[in-house]
Amino acid sequence: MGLTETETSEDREYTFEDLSVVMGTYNEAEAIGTVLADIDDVTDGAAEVVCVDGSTDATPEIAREHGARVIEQEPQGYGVAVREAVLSASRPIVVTTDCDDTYPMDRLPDFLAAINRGYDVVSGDRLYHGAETMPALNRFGNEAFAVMASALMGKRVHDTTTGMRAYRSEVVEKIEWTENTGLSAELLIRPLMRGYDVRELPIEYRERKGETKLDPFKGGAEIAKSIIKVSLEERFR
Ligand SMILES: Nc1nc2c(ncn2[C@@H]2O[C@H](COP(=O)(O)OP(=O)(O)OP(=O)(O)O)[C@@H](O)[C@H]2O)c(=O)[nH]1
Ligand SMILES: [Mg+2]
Repeated sequence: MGLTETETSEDREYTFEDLSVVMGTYNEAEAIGTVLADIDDVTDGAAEVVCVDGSTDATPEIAREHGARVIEQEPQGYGVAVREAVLSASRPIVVTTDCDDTYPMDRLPDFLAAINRGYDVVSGDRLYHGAETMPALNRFGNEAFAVMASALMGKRVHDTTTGMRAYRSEVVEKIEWTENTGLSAELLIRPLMRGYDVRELPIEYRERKGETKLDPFKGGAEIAKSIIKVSLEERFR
């Protein structure tokens, strides 16, 4: 018997062997070594790591030294890289992160535990603890995006633009992803509105190492547009 659209295979206990940690990497030589060493430590080297890389610095060499699979791609924005990364993962549980040392890799066991409790998507909520390390403009924008997305979906969410989430691979494979800068919001909104089991997990958020790749005004406008477009598409689909 086949699975209906939002039914997923929840009948087994996943371990770090079942985990792919994936990320877009764009000139992150200052941070990538720490991020990949943290993943290695917490998973005992068992997780697959996939980097979709557009760098001109030493990022891809450092990634390969740490045993990551590196897929080279011209830099075309966050979402183009992260979509390629999630679709290239070969394990049944996919975790996205940024490669700038902002996200707590030591919380990977908690993300996996939530998946093992039956959730299809586990979304890191950076705003729960106040996100003091986030630039004030970004924090205000992220709070506003969450309020806007919640109103459009009719379901309260607290952090729509987080880079750290875990997904059952069938969720990312079954849905068609269309957004670029707004991909992170899309990766939360479409599964939620299709009835997948989604939960937010409060996480710590650190100050970024290296330079941002995001223009807060241009990027913010793109994210707002994606939230409206994707919510309306899902509502009327
Ligand atoms: N391959 C690739 N990776 C990208 C591209 N743009 C951004 N990234 C990566 O995507 C992740 C998110 O970009 P960030 O610059 O951290 O954006 P942000 O998290 O919104 O902003 P800050 O962390 O506050 O600077 C990082 O790991 C970047 O290296 C791109 O065009 N190509
Ligand atoms: Mg970042």
